Amino acid sequence: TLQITDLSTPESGTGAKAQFAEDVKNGLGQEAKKLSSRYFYDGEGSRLFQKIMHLPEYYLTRSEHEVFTTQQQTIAQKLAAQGYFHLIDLGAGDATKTRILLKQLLQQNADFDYVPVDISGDAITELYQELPTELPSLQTQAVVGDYFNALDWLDEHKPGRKVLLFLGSNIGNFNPDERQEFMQKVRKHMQPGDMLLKGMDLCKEPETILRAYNDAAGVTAAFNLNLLHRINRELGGDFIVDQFKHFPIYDPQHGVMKSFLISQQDQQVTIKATGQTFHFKAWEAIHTESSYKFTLELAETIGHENDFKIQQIFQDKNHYFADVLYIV
Ligand code: AVI
Repeated sequence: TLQITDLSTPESGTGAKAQFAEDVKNGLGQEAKKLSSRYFYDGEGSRLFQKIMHLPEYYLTRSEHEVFTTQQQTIAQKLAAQGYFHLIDLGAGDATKTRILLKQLLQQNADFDYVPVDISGDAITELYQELPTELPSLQTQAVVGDYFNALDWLDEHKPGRKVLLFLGSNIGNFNPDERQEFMQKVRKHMQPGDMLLKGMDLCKEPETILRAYNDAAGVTAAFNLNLLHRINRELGGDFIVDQFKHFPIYDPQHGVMKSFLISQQDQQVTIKATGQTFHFKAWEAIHTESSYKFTLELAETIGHENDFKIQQIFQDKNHYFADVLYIV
């Protein structure tokens, strides 16, 4: 059976747009300009991110896929060992990696239901169309909405053991403060016996990392620049997008990949929804994304600081990527 719970409210459309305008206004008003990577994912941005995941340079998806295909039996056994659970997939998207695990869990006759959570109603609708034919015996309770609204809803309506999935190095897009806040909020929803399986991209040869965010086909550049197109479309901006360029750098001391959009000339941009005109000096940068990379020690520290223990770490053979199983 499959059910969908929609926790997005009718006003969340207009509220979301006002929030976007507010964030753009604040970010571009700073001395060091910035825009949040949260806004990458409109329809076009999500389509470009799907393309990124298939690029030869973007090793993250392939490495995590390898972890799931080679170690699915062990992973599934660990998750199911303590009996009935909700498998809660935070940011499920198209659930490509999760499907491997779902098949394995069904094969092992694990006692669970699947709870994909995504802010995008479209992603959930697609899953809704595919899962019943692909995995007819799967019990699914999908939730459209914010991660923590979904967890509140589950606590109230469907108590029971939780196994949380946070795959694909999404954790890497939080800065250390946001990451800490996320871990604390997740921890508050967890009881002894609950688990968190978290995808983390690992520190490695800097060139390999840099290439993953600067692909030869220019898809990542288009993904980054789409943020300006989105501001034009949704907030009435007049960015001449060609006058900006994608510029990624890797900082090996802090283990962070940073992406910027660089203004190639002195220019003004007016954004109607913010009621403001912003000035860009020639070669001025807007910081648009950070993708943090981790060491296994850091994975342990992050767990420890937030009252989690590591039960097991699953890695691909190159040790490019880790799926870390935390227990409380
Ligand atoms: C979604 N997130 C984990 C991706 C990353 O690697 O930080 C987004 C991305 N940005 C550029 N390429 C992919």
